[in-house]
Amino acid sequence: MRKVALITGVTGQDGAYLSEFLLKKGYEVHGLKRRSSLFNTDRIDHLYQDPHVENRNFILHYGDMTDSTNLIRLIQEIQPDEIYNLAAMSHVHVSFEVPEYTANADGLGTLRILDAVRLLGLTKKTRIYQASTSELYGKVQEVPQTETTPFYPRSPYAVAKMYAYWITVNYREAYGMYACNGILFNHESPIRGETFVTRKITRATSRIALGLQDKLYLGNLDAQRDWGHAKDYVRMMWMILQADEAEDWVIATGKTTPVREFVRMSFQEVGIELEFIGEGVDEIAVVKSCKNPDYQIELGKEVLAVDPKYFRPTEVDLLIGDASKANNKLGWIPEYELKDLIKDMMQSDIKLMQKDKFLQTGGYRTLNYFE
Ligand code: NDP
Ligand code: GDR
Repeated sequence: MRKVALITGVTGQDGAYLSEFLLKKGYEVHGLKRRSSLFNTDRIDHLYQDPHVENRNFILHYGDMTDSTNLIRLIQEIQPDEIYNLAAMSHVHVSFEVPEYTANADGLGTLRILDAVRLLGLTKKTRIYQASTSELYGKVQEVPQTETTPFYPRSPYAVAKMYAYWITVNYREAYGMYACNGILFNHESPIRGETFVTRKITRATSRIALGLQDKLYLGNLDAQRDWGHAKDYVRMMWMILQADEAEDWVIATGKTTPVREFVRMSFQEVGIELEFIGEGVDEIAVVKSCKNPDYQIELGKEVLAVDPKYFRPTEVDLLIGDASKANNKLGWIPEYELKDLIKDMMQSDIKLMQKDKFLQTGGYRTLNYFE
């Protein structure tokens, strides 16, 4: 009998990598996708199976985290062995614009999943993974952050995720459910959403190198994040649900890097050295040298400036995680270092932008650059 998994947020970065991972392990994978006016399945199109063919092992269902009846019906139909609750309004800055919706989808959405499993009498069958986040730590209380570091959320997103964290713990303790929080630190990849800072940087760096864009505007360059590769992190999601006991786990690389350094390393990946000048909102970066003959970029050109519109009302300054528990008890070791991650993202974005340049030169529609 193959195991059955339900992934909410299947169309997102982690949903796509986790689907691939579970399919390779022989699972039957069900994914919850939202109805949208345009196709939203780019990241999982390569996994598509014709619905008219029998014995499919990758099946999508329409649904929404704000719709309890939908979630109850689907869980009843699917009878999953494992649920990975990845669906969320996941952008911290945007959560200040849509706080109520964020609380509903990210906070109450988690309750809806847990309660559906309880109401359907699946508490002994179905294991639940909750996508918790290092944003829970917020204002620095302790470094590095571990499973016992106190929370101090700093955004509507983090506050909603804090409710989700505790309701998961509560359902585990109250009803004996196998429900776990993975407290994951930032993880990125070539399919990371375009408005998160890493992808914004690798896309802009590629476009600047190819002469498609003049400058990159960012917010807080001093923020420090513990960045890992999404492929390493979805492997750990699965490991968490295979453990003997349901527990909560920190997943991180243990190294932290400022946003400014991520910019420097991305440009360096394509042979461009930057010099950073000035401070605060006046800080800029200019091209110091270019070793790559493929890119005709003028020395001294200003390629980075700060735009305060990207500052957040309350910021999380420093995240650095200690994943010793996962390392020791589950044997999880990340395979990617930051430089490997940046290489992977830059190689992919350079290819994408070369394609875009070709289309643009031919007079065709090009990619979207909303931030
Ligand atoms: P993405 O933003 O890439 O994906 C989010 C997914 O949730 C998408 O499939 C999105 O659908 C779906 N979604 C959003 N709102 C709803 C809703 N109301 N109903 C149903 N589906 C919805 O996030 P990631 O893949 O990066 O992250 C996965 C999870 O892990 C999220 O919960 C995130 O908060 C959390 N997390 C992420 C970290 C990271 O660094 N990536 C770190 C720690 C936690 P659509 O495609 O239609 O928008
Ligand atoms: P984060 O990721 O808020 O950590 O949440 P993001 O990449 O959005 O920001 C990281 C840091 O970079 C600073 N920053 C900018 N951020 C964005 N998006 N755009 C900019 O122009 C910019 N300039 C500077 C931010 O201020 C911040 O300090 C991500 C999400 O995936 C969450 O869902 C997840 O829970 C956490 O990671 C862990």
